[in-house]
Amino acid sequence: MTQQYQNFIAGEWRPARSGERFGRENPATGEATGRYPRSGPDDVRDAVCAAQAAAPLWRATPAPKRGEILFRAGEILVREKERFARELTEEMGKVLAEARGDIQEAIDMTYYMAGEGRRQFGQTTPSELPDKFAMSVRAPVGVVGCITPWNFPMAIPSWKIMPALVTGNAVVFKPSQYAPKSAYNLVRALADAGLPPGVLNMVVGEGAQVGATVVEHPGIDLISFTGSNAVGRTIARQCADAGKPVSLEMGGKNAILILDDADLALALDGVIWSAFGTTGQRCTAASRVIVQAAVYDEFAERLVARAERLRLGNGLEPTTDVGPIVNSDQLRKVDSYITIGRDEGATLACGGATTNVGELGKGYFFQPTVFTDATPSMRIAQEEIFGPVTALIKVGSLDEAIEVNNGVPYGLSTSIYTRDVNAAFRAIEGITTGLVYVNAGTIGAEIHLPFGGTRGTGNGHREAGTAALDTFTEWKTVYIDYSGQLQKAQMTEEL
Ligand code: UN1
Repeated sequence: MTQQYQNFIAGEWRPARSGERFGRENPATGEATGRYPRSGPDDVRDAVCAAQAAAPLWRATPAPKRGEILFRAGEILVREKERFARELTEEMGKVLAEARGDIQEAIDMTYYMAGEGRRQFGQTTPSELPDKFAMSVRAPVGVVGCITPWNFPMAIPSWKIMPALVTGNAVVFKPSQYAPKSAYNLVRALADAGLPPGVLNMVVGEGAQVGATVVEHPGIDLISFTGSNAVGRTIARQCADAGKPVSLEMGGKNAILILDDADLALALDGVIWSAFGTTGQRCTAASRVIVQAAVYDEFAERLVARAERLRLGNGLEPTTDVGPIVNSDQLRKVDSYITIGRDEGATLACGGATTNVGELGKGYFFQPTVFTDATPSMRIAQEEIFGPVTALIKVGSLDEAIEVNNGVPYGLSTSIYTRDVNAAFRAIEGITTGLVYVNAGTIGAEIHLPFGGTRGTGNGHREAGTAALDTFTEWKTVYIDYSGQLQKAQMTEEL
């Protein structure tokens, strides 16, 4: 029998109030992976009530104690890593080695934020007045709504939930309906680690039902969202109307720049990994390769040869390089870009089709695809595809490469391959994305540095690192006057 999962509200595992459920299937095999509550607005309201009730006590809990609970959750994730990784592969398709990486990223974030229990540094600074003390401290925002995608179903929730918790917020968490088991595993680890009831609540369901209520509910003080640009912009508008702060991560159209002097074998490894790792379903995926003219033909030929050799399959098989696409809607979307690219005049150099050979017929598989002769303004070179498709663009110079790189509506990640240190530094200076890699691909950000991007990728916030603390706290500035008399700032000469 398919296992049934519940919401987590006020420390209890509960079905949706409506009693309705939905099933999720393995995108590689079509086998059932679990049944989940199809929650509605009432369930969100219950979760917000529970979070509001728990928030004062959690806020009053010393931050190092909050950190200790996170640390214990990290220990559970370490212990269960292998099982959680397999379940993650089964529910969303990425290959097992990458699923382990997803869990590891959550472990890293959990330990890192556990340490923040004893940091969360503010500032102490001299006052302009005598006998007066000045400092700033971080305060929690209140109840935080976290809305997360399916592509990093344990890592991304951890980027939001761990910093929110350690800084003293209560959380209402709405995971993607395409990967709720990983969300369950993460929440369960925190519950088993001793998180008090109501501090973290999870409501599973669809965006239109659950996500919209999380965004609109007046009891939620802040929204942190990762997902598509279209949904993110709608959320931003709703939050603006409600006067609610919102932190958005909304994808990318990332490029790898390859200069004439690059180590081509290294660049090739970087492109294969960044374009086709996670089946291209990363917001950091390289869906453009901007190549200087002298090495363009050779690089294109070598890339196509490598892409054609990649083995599609079930992510649990050790022989699989590229797993399935997460669901049929995404598969159709990826497929639609093949026609778009051809109609625009790009050359389909390899891939470009779904594949149904043998066992692959049971899942949502799409061939690793390379377009050559793409130009910067084509839709395949401008729009996020979120699948195993990359487009090669020929350029004459470093300056042109930087201009093409920056000329898209997103600004998440860029990589440059060159052996010329001057060119590398000029690129770092000129590139306007939030992440820049030199001689490494566009994917693989580490959790203790800021993560996020410019333009349509975000709205000025960063996740991870100490930047995450800025999202989930308010600064409180404190002045203590011990002079025993009225002192007037900016008017000391009148003292
Ligand atoms: C995402 O695709 O939304 O840098 C996140 C990376 C990973 C995170 C990706 N550490 O590719």
